[in-house]
Amino acid sequence: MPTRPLSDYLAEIDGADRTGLEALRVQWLGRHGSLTAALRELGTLGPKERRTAGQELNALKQAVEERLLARQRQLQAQALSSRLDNERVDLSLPGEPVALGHPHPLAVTQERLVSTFVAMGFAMAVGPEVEDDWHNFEALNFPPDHPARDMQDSFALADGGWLLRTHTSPVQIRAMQQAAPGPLRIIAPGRVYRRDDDATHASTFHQIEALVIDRGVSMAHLKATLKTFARALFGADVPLRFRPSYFPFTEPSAELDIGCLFCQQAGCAICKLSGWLEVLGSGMVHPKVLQAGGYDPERMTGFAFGLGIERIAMLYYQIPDIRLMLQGDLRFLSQF
Ligand code: FA5
Repeated sequence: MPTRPLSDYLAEIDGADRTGLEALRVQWLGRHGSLTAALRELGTLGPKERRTAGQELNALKQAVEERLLARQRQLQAQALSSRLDNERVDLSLPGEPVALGHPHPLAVTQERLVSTFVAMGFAMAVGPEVEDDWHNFEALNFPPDHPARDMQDSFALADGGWLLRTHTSPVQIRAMQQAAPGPLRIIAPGRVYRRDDDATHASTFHQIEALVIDRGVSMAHLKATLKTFARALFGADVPLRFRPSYFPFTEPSAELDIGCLFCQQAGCAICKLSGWLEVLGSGMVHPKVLQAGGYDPERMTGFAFGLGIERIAMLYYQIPDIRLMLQGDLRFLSQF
């Protein structure tokens, strides 16, 4: 039977470090430990003695176990606090630099264009990217099988009648249907899709549609609006060319070219040696289109145009290939 008083055990525990503590636990309470052996020996005593000795021994064992656990926690807490002391955070160290993003050049261009038009009194309108044939073509005076449909080779959806819109002009029809017979002055920026792919033609690109309908709107208003916008963006000296063109939904029609800023109009691969880059199509709204939108063409007239945002961004930032704007390459994007 162990005869050592409890205070001896406790003193040894309190003086032990982490490894010493484990050694004491094995020495006393392990399979061959002294207290384990003493407890086993209880069986050899007579019933009366066994009860008294058993109570004492179990109380001793429990007190030792509790102190072992308490000391273990104390040592753990000490270890943690000394680690924290050694690892003190130095707030004077400079931080890790955070890479900041910025808006895409296309988004900046769109924002610049939109605010120019909003300042001129245009309101914003939107339309769906998945369109029906009627809004994208028929209401815009492209009858079925009309050869002008080939000018905008489309991505048609399999279930017939639906397509990814090839231009923002279908928003004209939707806006007219809401505003007729009243006046209208809207811009509609958005994504459009065509089966195109070269340095100045992307398969996914962005346009801004503009539409003005009122009494007495004329080609002079259209020209003045286009001049104002081009000069606001590129400066008063920008060379502009208003060139006759054809669209089924405008009559007469014209395209606006801006003098090529890549070669100062000397002729290069981007302007295909012409010195000019086409940025938009425009014209006076065709009477049939006014009717499809719910207007009386005898009372109201209007002009419309649709400009390519990528083309404007190419000119503004001198980006030689339109596809760079769709690739998400940081070597390109971080230059802006
Ligand atoms: C149209 O899309 C007509 N809806 C524009 C219009 C609106 C005319 C209202 C009259 C009245 P066009 O196909 O020319 O027209 O395209 C207009 C502009 O979009 C072009 O001048 C060009 O800047 C741009 N664009 C056309 N195709 C592409 C393409 N694949 N990639 C990038 N920009 C393009």
